[in-house]
Amino acid sequence: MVPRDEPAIPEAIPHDVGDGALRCLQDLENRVRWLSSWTIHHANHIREHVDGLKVGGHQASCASAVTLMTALYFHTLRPQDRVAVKPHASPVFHAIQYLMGHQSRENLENFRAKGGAQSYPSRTKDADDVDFSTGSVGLGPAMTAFSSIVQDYLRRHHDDLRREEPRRMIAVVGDAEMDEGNMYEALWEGWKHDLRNCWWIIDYNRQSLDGVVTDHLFRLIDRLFRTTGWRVLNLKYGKRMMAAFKRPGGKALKKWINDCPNDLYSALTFQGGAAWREHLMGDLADDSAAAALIGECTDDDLQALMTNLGGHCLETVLDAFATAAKDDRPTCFIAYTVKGWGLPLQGHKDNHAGIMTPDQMAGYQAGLGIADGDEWEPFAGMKERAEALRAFVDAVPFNRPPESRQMSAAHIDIPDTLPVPDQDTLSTQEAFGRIMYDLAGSRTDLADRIVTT
Ligand SMILES: Cc1ncc(C[n+]2csc(CCOP(=O)(O)OP(=O)(O)O)c2C)c(N)n1
Repeated sequence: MVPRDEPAIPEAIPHDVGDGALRCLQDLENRVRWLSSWTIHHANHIREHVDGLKVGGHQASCASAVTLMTALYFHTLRPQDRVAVKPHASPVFHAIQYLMGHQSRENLENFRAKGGAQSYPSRTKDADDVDFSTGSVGLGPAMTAFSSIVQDYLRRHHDDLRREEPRRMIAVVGDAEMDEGNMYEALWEGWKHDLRNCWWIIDYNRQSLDGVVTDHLFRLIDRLFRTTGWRVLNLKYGKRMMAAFKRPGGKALKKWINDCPNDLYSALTFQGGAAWREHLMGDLADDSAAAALIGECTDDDLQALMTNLGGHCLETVLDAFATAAKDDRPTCFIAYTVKGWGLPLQGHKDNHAGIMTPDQMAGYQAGLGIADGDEWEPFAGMKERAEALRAFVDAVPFNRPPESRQMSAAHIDIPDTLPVPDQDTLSTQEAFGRIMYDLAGSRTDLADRIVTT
């Protein structure tokens, strides 16, 4: 049982990823961001259009989730784990599968077209091993909780399943998904059934479809999850930010960040280093140590420092995953991120459905050193790194062909008819109950697989 009143934040367990592997993960993170952006760009600006209608896609929603999903898929996931990906990060998922060799270039080129990679991960329409179909926000995370409860039920009833390591059911959650009522039904039900092996990783970018998320929502999220027996890990600051906080003036900078409203944070992120400087220098003018700390940064340094949130610091994310992986407690990660991270769209107030212009995309491509025509090459522009990256991806634990992930189940015989209860007059409710009762007593494979709830 989860100790219901346990308040403690567990001791953080540092990740065990060596420098070489960390460098590979950083390169992959960049590549996933590029490929997800390019997939959307290609569908909107390059693919031939017969009707002139907008194709769409969500480059900013993808960028905010790339660090979390890179750490997850290229490091932490085990082959048996299952993931529900927030709907608009579908291109991130497809890019990862493409790098692992389980998604085709043709499907990416046909993103959002008939037969191509889907706008939202789909078990029935996608070809690259989607675990949970998402699209309606709030459904994916709830499904992971209920799947974990079902897993526990099955493990209690089947010795062979008990001998296997349990699957971890994981959701990458958009923060606006917390607005959906079924999320709370899932939390309640999880508490009642002593939920285990479930992670919800909240991509806390604080921007939604058409607005900024209410300030301090994290407090409510934190309390609700703890109340229902979850461990909560807050990933607010990256390592670079943490190092700055330890320096003279760092305390004031930390306080400023903590007090900064979400809409101002997003606006300054969009405007960049010079805007940060103007604002910070205005607010911290009386603190000479803080002013010196800010003064020694170039504009680019300042932008990198102020956007170095926990959800974009691979090491912070890996530490948090290592901490949660030490046991089977359900864990909620509140990962602070930037919507559109690293793209010209970052923090822009209308970035939800915003798409980079061809000029912005060309600048992004040039910065990565990707030659024209090489856009789909998995490791274009990475020169001598390509071989190391290919070897790294091939060795990733989760990178297994779909058929090895037990996607099929044994065939069960189902009778064409069921015995009708022998009585002249009977309510349908009672007749149904008797049919089920007789079936349960039949000791068939079918009876073994029926659960009433
Ligand atoms: C049940 C449901 N209601 C409304 C929508 C419309 N909708 C699309 S995106 C979105 C907000 C997504 O914001 P967030 O979860 O924060 O994800 P982000 O794209 O910011 O990462 C909403 C409400 C939906 N897809 N499903």
